[in-house]
Amino acid sequence: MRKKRRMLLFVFLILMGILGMYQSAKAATPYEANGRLSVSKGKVVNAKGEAFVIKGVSTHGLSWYPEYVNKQAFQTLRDNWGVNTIRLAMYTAEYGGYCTGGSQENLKKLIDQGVSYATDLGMYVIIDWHILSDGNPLTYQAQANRFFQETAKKYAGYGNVMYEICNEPNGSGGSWKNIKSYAGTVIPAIRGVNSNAIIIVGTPTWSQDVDKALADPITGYGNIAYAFHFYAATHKSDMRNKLENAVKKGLPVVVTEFGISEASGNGTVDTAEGNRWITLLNQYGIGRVCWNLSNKNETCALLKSSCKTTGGWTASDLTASGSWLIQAYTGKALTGNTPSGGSTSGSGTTGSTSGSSTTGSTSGSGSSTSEKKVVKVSPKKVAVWKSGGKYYSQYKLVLKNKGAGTVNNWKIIVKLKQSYVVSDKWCGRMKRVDKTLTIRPYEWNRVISPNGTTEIGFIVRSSRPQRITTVLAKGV
Ligand code: IDC
Repeated sequence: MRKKRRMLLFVFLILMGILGMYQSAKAATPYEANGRLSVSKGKVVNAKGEAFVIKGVSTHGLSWYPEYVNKQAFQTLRDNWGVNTIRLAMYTAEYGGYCTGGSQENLKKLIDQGVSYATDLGMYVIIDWHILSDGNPLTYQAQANRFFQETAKKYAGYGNVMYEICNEPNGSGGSWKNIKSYAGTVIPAIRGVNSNAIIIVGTPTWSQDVDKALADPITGYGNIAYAFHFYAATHKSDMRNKLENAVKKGLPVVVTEFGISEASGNGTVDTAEGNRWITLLNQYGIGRVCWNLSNKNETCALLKSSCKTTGGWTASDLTASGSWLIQAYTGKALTGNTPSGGSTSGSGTTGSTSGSSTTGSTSGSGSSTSEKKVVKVSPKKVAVWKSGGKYYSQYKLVLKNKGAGTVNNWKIIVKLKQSYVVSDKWCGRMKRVDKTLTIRPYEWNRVISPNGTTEIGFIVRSSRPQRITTVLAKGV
């Protein structure tokens, strides 16, 4: 009898051991470990009220670098870069901005994708209304109210989503008075549908003047923090003093943007100043989000322009900013060729297209995924300008699903009259061979529901005035 009991105890202990091993092998995600964040006594804290340090990476403008909104990218940041937060930067007024002709539908889809990948991975996400050339946040106040109300309602049940309502107010219109007046409608728009998400408010002079917020903070709402931005090759000890003073006096601050480049986003990088900044941030447990995840040819980009992959990066893919950041976030360099992240590439699919085509549209019917679908593409030349003796022609293509079934993948072929190079592009992966441009979707705009549309744009540079000679679209 006793022997049997001892045997049972033995088996029980072994099972417990196995369970323990399993649990320790599977580390908790940032959200599993910390839950909903809030602001308490000037600090960002986790669900248990303990200090929590946001370590984030910001996308570049969503209209311009949508390909980095993919799950593998975010997982790589989480697992190899020590990142717990993704900032989704949506420009409002620049070219392709939310309020200046960018496809609001596509931008919202990208935000949906970004939030869902971050949520699946247990990461935090900041939705950033990226004002910049529109220095005065009141310029697009009505649009911001609508956007934030809709978005905060959609994600009301998400404990990991935060809202940054005005990236960088600047110029005379970006005064603290105007920011407060703007926040006076946007905050209630969010709070009306979402009672406790953290809201981060930008500060004057490109989110540097936290002293203004300290002198006259926003009252009447909880879970409010203020933005502070720095670029280490430009901003040095004066700016650190300003930040330290505000934080010491109890102002909740999140550094929602920083880099070690110059403030232009380019020029030299200053790792020594960068380290001084990180020391200060660590001293006060201030959250920080680095600008930016892209391979743009600028020194603040974290990936080299030669890097064509959109996740699972290795050491050789990183710029000086990228390798410095990993060191700053994890305490060690990324070594060797150890790509990480799931197996989804996220940068589009390779599904085949089939069927013959006619200019402007192809038609077909049926619902199986390998059959042709009725899609129609309408090309439009939206602008032409001359610079440095070259012609720049900007085109917008609207692809519409005219059939009853869902389009699961598509391809557009555009032929142009004159030789050209593609100088800019958005919302599509593009490949040029001679005068033919083949456009394929990203993961987020691959599927088009019946009657739905997706917009794609590009700019070509040529020596002579340009025109489209043929457009073909295929959907499956
Ligand atoms: C920069 C981008 C650059 C882009 C430019 C204008 O890095 O590729 O052409 O914006 O759209 C900020 C801004 C942020 C800037 C960044 C670097 O919030 O949008 O990005 N910066 O200049 N504030 C200070 C620096």
